[in-house]
Amino acid sequence: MTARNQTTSHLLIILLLLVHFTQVAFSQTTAIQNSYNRPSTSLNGKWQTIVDPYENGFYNYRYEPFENQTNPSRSAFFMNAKAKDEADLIEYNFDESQTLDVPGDWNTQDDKLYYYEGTVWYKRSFDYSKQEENNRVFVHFEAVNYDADVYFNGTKIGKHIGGFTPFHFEITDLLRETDNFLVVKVDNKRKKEAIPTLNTDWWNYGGITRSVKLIETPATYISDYFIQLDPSDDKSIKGSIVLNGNLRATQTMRLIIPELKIEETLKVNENGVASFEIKSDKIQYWSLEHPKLYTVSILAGDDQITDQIGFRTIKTDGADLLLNGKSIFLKGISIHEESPINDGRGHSVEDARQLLTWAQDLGCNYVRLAHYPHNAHMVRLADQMGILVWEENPVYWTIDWKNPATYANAKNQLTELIHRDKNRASVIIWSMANETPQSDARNTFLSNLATHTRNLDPTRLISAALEQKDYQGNPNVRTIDDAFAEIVDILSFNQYIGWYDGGIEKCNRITWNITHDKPVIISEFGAGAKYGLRGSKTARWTEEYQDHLYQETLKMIDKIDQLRGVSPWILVDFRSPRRVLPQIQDDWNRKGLISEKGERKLAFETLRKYYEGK
Ligand code: GCB
Repeated sequence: MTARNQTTSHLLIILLLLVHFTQVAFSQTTAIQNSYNRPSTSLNGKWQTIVDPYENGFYNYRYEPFENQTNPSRSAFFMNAKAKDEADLIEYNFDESQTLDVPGDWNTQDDKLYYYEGTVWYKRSFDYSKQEENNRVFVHFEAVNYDADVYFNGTKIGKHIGGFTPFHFEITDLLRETDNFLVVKVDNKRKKEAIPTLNTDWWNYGGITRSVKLIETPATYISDYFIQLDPSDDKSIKGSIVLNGNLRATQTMRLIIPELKIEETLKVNENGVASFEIKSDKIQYWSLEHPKLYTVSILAGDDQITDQIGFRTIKTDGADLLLNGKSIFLKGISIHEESPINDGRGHSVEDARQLLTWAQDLGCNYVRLAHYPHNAHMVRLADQMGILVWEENPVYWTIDWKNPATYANAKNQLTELIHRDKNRASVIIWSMANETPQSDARNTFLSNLATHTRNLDPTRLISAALEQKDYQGNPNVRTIDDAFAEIVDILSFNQYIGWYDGGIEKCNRITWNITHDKPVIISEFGAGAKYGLRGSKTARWTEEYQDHLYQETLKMIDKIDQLRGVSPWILVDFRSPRRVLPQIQDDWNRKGLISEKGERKLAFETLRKYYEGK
């Protein structure tokens, strides 16, 4: 081979590899729609783990990945090797290693791992008998933070990037009746080019943080559906259903909503998609007072799935926000996904119920799930409890705006979130980002995300938590001067007047010059207070200071004509490595209205009364 040919063929191989890895990372992982209600086999519980800061189980001593070898060495941890006899050298052993609970973060399960950011290998063995010979089996992860390299019976089955969205890999061809082993290399090292990036104000909890399960489907199965009210006709249920598998075998499917007497037979096209539009003048709309959910069933060949879906419209009209055509004010609170019951990352239905019940006690009809996708229980419960939801992509602060791989990653995480929650009536806003510094590259990045989101889901509104600034250099007049404000449907911004921005007395000097004819949401305001620390209303960290700031801020923001919602920062104190002040913070951001132990601070009641009057 000539040198030139060699270069060309090398380039071709690199290109093919690139295509291969991009696909592995970004397209083959889309989880099955409504994994929530699919019959499944849980793989939760104790997993054997190896902490591997040098990634010794992934690279050989020349720092070449074992997985690139045709016959990977038994030293690779994903081979789950055992010494065969006393002469055999194997320097790891999952079966003798410590266990960690799945779901769960590692930081709060082992003191040694409290600050750990790096790689931990997880292994779980299981036996499995399929119900039908021809069925397919998928291993489904609700979330792993952050990179997950997944191996099954010694073979790599895929990689997923992003800490808060579900993904799956098919294992049908590798599955045995006994002694299967699933190995996941979890790496939560922060990276400049990642989403989120190096710097955040929350704890980077690592691990398999949400449930893992096996989902068995017929050979042809219902992989996706989107069933919502037509935004331009509230007497029409519109949508599409997607099949995966042998499409010639399944040419029609049925959509049934018994309470509306809907029973439609739909034709499947050559791509496995059935689109429909069904008229009904009997639809009872999902609302805050009556969060009506309909049982919706889809039957396709040997597969069937049932969901609980609410129908409603959400729109803006000038500065008005309309739910089912009626003007609403979003009485909200921001929430991080930390367990109010156990320590660390929240994941259970009890965690979700406690957080949303506290929000309701506060008089909220709306929650901002900050700053990343929360677990599915939150939106499922919000659907049932009649609480509106803002969901957010973790595009936070100083993202690597010019990096195409960073954009692809942000887009993929957002796509996976929308894919998971597009049938939830409670979800009304997709938020693109939080407090991002303005530049042309950032504007292009966010605008492209917004266009992508509108294409995927024309039934919801788009926002982002922006920042405010002085109007024409006058510190007492504030404005929003941001190109992305022209693109969003709802103009949201964070402001900390009285905390980072002067003292509380400043609040009554501020006026607003906001000219956008759009609903405005104050997506954050707040002050730190240590529960039980009482004193003067001018002394930082006292409950009185926080309470006073709430009183003055609420008066100040009421002067904004277009104000249609608020989500103060934040419901519960949450862990952050940026918060180091001894005796006060000790790793906790203290802006919660409730302490991490569940104790309510003074400002809780102040906000509750404000909402009562709205
Ligand atoms: C913000 C951020 C939020 C922080 C908060 C704070 O503006 O959006 O993530 O936690 O301020 O407490 O400083």
